[in-house]
Amino acid sequence: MTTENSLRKRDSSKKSWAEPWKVKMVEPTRWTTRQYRAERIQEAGFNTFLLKSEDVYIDLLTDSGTSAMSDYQWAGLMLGDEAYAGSRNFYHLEANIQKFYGYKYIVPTHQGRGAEHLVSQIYIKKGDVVPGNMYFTTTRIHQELAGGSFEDVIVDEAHDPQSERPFKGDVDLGKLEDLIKGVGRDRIPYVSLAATVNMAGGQPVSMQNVRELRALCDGYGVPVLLDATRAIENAYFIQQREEGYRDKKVADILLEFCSYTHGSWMSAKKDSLVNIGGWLALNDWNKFEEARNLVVVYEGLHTYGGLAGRDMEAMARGIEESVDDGHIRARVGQVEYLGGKLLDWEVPIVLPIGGHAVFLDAKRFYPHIPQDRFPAQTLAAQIYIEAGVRTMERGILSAGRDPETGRHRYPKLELVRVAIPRRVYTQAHMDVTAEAIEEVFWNRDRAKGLKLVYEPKYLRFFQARLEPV
Ligand code: PLI
Repeated sequence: MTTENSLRKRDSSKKSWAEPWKVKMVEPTRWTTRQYRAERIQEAGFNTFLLKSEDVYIDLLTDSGTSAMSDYQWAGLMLGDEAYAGSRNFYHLEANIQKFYGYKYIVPTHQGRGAEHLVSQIYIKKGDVVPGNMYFTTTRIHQELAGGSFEDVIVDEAHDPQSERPFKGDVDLGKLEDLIKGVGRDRIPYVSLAATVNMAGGQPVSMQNVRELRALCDGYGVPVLLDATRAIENAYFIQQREEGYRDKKVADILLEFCSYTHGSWMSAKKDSLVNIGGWLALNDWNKFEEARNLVVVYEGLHTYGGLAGRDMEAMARGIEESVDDGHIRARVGQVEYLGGKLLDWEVPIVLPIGGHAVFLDAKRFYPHIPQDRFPAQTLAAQIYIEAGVRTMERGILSAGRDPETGRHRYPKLELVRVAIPRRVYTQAHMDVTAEAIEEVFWNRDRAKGLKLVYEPKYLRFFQARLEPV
């Protein structure tokens, strides 16, 4: 080999990787003009939830129910057993939840919030306080509607977008114990633990933390209930970041993680690669009996829970695919690719890069826009106008109002979530997205903020309307 050749040899540490699948079917998307998009966002009250999907070029609003199913899942749809009672697809789903998540008793629900409703009604009584590692919108509203209030016991670093703590989803055990002692064990129905904390930027919980959490809660007789919506992404981060897990399979890490909890609710629309579905899983027979009874009131019989048999089959199969190490590495790898580009261009994002999304830090993006002028909502609207890329506000609008005082809650994090559906978009879509965000960043001084003109009572961010100030 000549010296010249050896100089040209590629740096093998920078090896490319590719997703472990190829595309079999495509769905066309539509590019529109800037003028067109400016009109659409105005019509939508500057709320990306109110845009029509056909007016969106790259849809990064959410990773929920937006993933692409595999041929194995689509084939499963044809095997749907649509019996009202005892569908074989339910038993397949039940067996896979037991096998991969390790829980005993399963109730299917139409999606995550159906399970959140059941679990809140079963466990919470009026005046209860539910501690958790940062609120999630639908989780908290169900806790409140059941008569409880949510108390944040996540580590402080979770509220700091620039902290690079590897497990920013961890529960602060000191805060939790103070709370239990302060309000009394009898008013704590369970600890609401979320894996890869969505509102913190897709940040994981360490195995050590969940193990210690369980030990602490056992001392008080408080159950630990897991929001397993993105627990597989959490397991992947444990494999990558926590000592002693590097050589373990994600599937084994998931099982160990869940083993420290007493039960779980799930929006299968995320990790499990389906467009609809969810479940509640409990190890306590008596609580399960209550859930199985309540599900028939709100969702459907306990062997379908608001789902078609075919949907349960797709979910059962999606679970099998979701724990594959190659899949999850590519899934999180794509998020890291987008985040890495933005970091290179000095766009302010939440660190470390999350599992399901890159989160833009709107407070640093638009330091001149006060929080009650909705900087993150403004940013999401600007990104749509720039390139037809749809994202979601995760800041003051999502946080809503305090039910007691009626005032805005002012979360420390004022973010725009750029969520990546699983197995849907290519690297080129990530490039276009990054370039659009960079362009908005360079024009940041022009943005002025928004004001609310319509505000619904519950989960206002979904349907609120705003206009420029
Ligand atoms: O959208 P559902 O009802 O299937 O699930 C509610 C839900 C529960 N927990 C967590 C952590 C979620 O992220 C979640 C839903 N998330 C949505 C819709 C999202 O865009 O992140």
